[in-house]
Amino acid sequence: MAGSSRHRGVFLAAALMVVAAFSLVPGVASASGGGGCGGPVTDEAGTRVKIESYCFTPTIVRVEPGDAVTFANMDAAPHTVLGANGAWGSYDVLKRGREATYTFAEAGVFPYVCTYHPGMVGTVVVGIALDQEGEVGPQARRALRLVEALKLETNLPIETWDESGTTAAARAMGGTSENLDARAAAVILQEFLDARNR
Ligand SMILES: [Cu+2]
Repeated sequence: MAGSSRHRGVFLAAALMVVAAFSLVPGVASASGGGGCGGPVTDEAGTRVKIESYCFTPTIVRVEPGDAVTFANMDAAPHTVLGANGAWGSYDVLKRGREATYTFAEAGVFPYVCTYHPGMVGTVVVGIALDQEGEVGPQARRALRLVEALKLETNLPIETWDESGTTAAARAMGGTSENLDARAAAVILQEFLDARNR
């Protein structure tokens, strides 16, 4: 789902991360990927995290609810992927060339570490569209559950689309109130097609 549709870039939570950054100047922290690589913190949408040169890349990976994220160890050194408080992931060693995949069903922010290398940390941000009040509406939750159910039942590609304002747009087109939903559906389809053709 990641990348196929973006709900106007609104995420449930901003990336929240504590990076244990060490500096020669006391009290001055610099953003770093941590571990041995010392690279900058990277922040990308996707479902794959590379473990390379003692870094999780991207440091912050953004997915949508229901996505599975695969962590692949490209280093000769062994690493682990363990969520905060051991809530997910594993203490087990991920050897060179091995992968581990975890599914994130709920929206939220999921920091994790490698238990062997202090400072080697990353975060999975599972985003979801918010309603006009900035809340995750029950409507959105119902829609996402339906999407998951459809995915299980069919092989059809499923796109999710933000329909905010489409009823107002349909009303502005005029016509009777009986077919308002039909016109709103036409507006949604047109928005989707327009976005694809951009
Ligand atoms: Cu490690």
